[in-house]
Order: sequence, then structure tokens, then C-alpha cells
Amino acid sequence: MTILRCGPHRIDLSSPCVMGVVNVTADSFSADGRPDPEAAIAHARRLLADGAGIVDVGGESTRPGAAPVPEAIELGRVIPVVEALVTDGAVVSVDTMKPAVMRAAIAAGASMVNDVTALAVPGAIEAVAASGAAVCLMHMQGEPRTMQQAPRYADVVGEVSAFLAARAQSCRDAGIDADRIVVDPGFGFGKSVAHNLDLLRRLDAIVDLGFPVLAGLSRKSTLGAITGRDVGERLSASVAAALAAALRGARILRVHDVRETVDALAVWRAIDPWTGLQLRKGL
Ligand code: 7PJ
Repeated sequence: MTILRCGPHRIDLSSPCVMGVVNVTADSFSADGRPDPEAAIAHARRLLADGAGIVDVGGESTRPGAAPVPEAIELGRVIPVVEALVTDGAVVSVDTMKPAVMRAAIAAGASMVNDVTALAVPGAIEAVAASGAAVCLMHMQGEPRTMQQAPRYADVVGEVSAFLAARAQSCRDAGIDADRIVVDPGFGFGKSVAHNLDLLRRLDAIVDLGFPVLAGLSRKSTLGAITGRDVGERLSASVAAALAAALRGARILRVHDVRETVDALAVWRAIDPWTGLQLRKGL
């Protein structure tokens, strides 16, 4: 059995867990470009009712080309949402790269930190180490503003796994136990369509690092490139990609469309209850 320790929670990952995306940003839940925490809370509650095991709350977009958000603005967006969902008893992850936001969200009851920079900002490792929160370490080449301009690798699978192994070791050296660490190849973060497909095909190399793997493919542009569909029409593609990742050993699926992904996983589990366990070698 694989148990992820997140603050007071223990998440059993012997079967994949769905993480629902809750963006409190100018491009989601906003009227006139102003994010609306109340709408984000209502949306998160719907995702939890649909079967999300974790909700991932973010106040700064990391989409390709996105601009940074000042700390005070990010705190004002994220903390009220974290507080409300923690009061509901939910497992809340905070999607941020800023140590101050990590600390405030953890103080408000967040039990996981999801950082697309893998705790690169000075003070971030310490913020997580000082808490009982879990952490998702993600690989990114470059920074959101420019990362899709010319992603380049000699060996994408080797480089991403070596990076994640090194970051996990730095976390362990700082006192973060292995059962609080999740790793993520970072689909779409400084990667071409071919890089993303290589990483998905060879997800076993990331699984072999020995930490639960999170996969985030939901609505991403690689799915648009494959299907020719706009972002609002990528539901089927997203469910297919999530299931493909789960079949290759991903244990947390970060998705916008929770209900549909939960249903797809339920069908897979009913057909093939042992597949997940067989793929979890080494964990
Ligand atoms: C990811 C993420 C992902 C993790 C985003 C989007 C872009 N965090 N945050 N993994 N993607 N850990 O959802 O399209 O893939 S934001």
C-alpha cells in the first residue's frame, strides 16, 4: 500500500486519486478580470462532491506566457478559499511557488504544496520542512513566460527523472520524509508535443524513482495538437490522457473535469482491479 502523508491526512494511493484544479485567477471565476473567491469555493465543493480526493488551489497562473502575480494579491485570492475548504474537511493543496504563500496556506490548513518550480525559491524547502504538509515537486524547463519558445533536451526522460531525483533528495536532506513527497514530469512546462508524449510513454522511468507520480495533462495544448480541438473541447482527450497516465502508474491525476475522470477510473478498476497494483512495483 502507498500512503501519502499530508498534514493530518493519510491518502491511500493504492488506487489513483483525482486532484481537482481550482484556479483563483484573472482567467477563471472572474468578472471584469477580478477573481471571485466565493465562486472558486463553490466550484471546489462541486469537484469534491464529484469525487476529487484533493483540491489544488492556485492564485497565480502558470500557463505559457502568464505574467507573475504580486504576493499580496496571491495571498488575498488563495487564503480565503483554503480556509473555507479546510473547514469542510477537504484535503487542500496550494499551487504556488512563493514561500510566504506556502506558509500562510499551511497555517490556514493546507496539507499539500504543489510547486511548479519544485521548491526552487529560497525558503520554500524550509517552509514545507517546518510543516507536516506533503509536496509535489514538478519539472519545468525555463519559466512560464518563455518556456514554450524553444524547449530542448538531449534526453527528455533522463533529464526530467534526474532533476526530480535530485530535488527529492534535497527535500529529504532538509528533513521532509519520503512519504510526503510526490513527483511530476510537468507536462507542457517547457516541453514540445514530442517531449510530452515521450514522457508519457516512458512514465515508468519516473515511477521507478520510488515516489507517487502526479500527472497533469488536463486540457493541455498537446491534446489540442493531437485532436485539433480548442481548450474548451478537450474533455474526451483529457480523460483518455488521464487514464493512459494511470495505466502507466500515475497515482494522482490533476484534472479540471473530475466527475468524468472519476467515472473513467471506476470503469478501469472494475475491469482490471489488479493492474494498478502490478504497475506499482517498487512502491
Ligand atoms: C500542472 C500544475 C501540472 C502540477 C499546472 C494547467 C497549467 N501543477 N499546474 N502539474 N499544471 N503539479 O493546468 O494547464 O501539470 S497549471
